[in-house]
Amino acid sequence: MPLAVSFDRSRVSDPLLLPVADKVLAGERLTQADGALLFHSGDLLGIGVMASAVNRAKHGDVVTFAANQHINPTNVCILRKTCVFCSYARLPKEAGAYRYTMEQVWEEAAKVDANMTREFHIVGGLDMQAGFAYYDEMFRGLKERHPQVHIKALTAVEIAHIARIDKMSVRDVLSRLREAGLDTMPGGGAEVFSPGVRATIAEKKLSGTEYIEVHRTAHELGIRTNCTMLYGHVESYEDRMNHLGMLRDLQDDTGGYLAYIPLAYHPDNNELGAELGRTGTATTGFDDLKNLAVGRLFLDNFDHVKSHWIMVTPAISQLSLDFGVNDLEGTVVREKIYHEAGAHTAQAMSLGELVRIIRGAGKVPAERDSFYHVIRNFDDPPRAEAA
Ligand code: V47
Ligand code: SF4
Repeated sequence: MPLAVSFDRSRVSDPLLLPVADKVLAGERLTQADGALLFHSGDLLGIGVMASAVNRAKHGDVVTFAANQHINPTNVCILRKTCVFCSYARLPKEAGAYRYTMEQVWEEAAKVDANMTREFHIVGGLDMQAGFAYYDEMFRGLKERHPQVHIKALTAVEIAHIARIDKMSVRDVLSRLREAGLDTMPGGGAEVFSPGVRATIAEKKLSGTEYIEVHRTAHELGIRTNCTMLYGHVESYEDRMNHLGMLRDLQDDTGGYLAYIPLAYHPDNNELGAELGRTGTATTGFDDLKNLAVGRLFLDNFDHVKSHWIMVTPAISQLSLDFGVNDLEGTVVREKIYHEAGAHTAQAMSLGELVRIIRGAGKVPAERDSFYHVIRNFDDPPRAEAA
């Protein structure tokens, strides 16, 4: 049954967008050309009206978040020289290189009670010394110590790396790590799928098609995953739409994606930023909001679109709740990847602060589990207030 989407069509002021608005009202699927039209338009508020109407039809006023904790166990990465957008990775002997021992992982994870953590989000570099045995021991040890905590771990790129260095199939790596405790997978490593962009920013990384195939295998095994797109560097709007098209096609086939999360490129301390002559926050608020809104409108088979407050700031994340977003990145606790690349946001956000941001936008906050089931409501009625 098509979604019952309604909005005032006169709020879309760009006449070129009216055919798209009519499709959205009729519950018709948008084409990649429609998506490119949205990206090329300056009518941000009109796009927001449409995306917000679709989001409201799916989720009402409820906005969710998770009490999660990021753990980045190793920054040693064999792609250090070729992922030119990355500020986090190091070569094994380079200053600042680290690889956690299991003791260090347990120590980092021990903050769960203080932070009421329900999910570990674990991603790192492609480290030759961190293969199947390293993660097998890590996940088993974490589940033993914190059986109630969900493990969302390892991007498709890391899974393919483990398969390669341990001479295993991707399917075997996934099913055996699931036995060890892996519950779901994050969406990192997608960057932009177009071969031309990939050749410029991540020459040696597995291809877009290979990324999709790792996710397909995970979905076939019943492992749900997220997906991302790294935007705001050298890609065109058409590259973005090609990327979203590949994500939507896989979701049509498997239904295994939980959420889409656009990732705003940060230019500090990396080769690409220097080449482009950018520092500070490279993406603009306008583009951040448009990316989220276009994701919501084009990815009609996705339930959840998440805004990452560490990347786009809490203020933009709050505004995004009127641009199609129904989920905010959670408490995080300690973040390394974007802070190395110049993010000036905090390292963590308390549950109280997340609730305040969501209420300040006139929405209803709810804590969720890793499968997006609401597990806690915050009782006061929604009200618009200065946040
Ligand atoms: O793949 C690296 C990105 C990703 C930069 O699934 C950068 O819930 C911006 O997997 N500027 C890893 N981004 C992070 C990741 C993730 C993050 C948030 C939520 C989820 C989820 C997953 O970080 C990498 C890459 O795309 N990244 N460097 C940079 N300079
Ligand atoms: Fe390594 Fe990932 Fe950074 Fe690429 S983006 S260098 S794969 S850590």
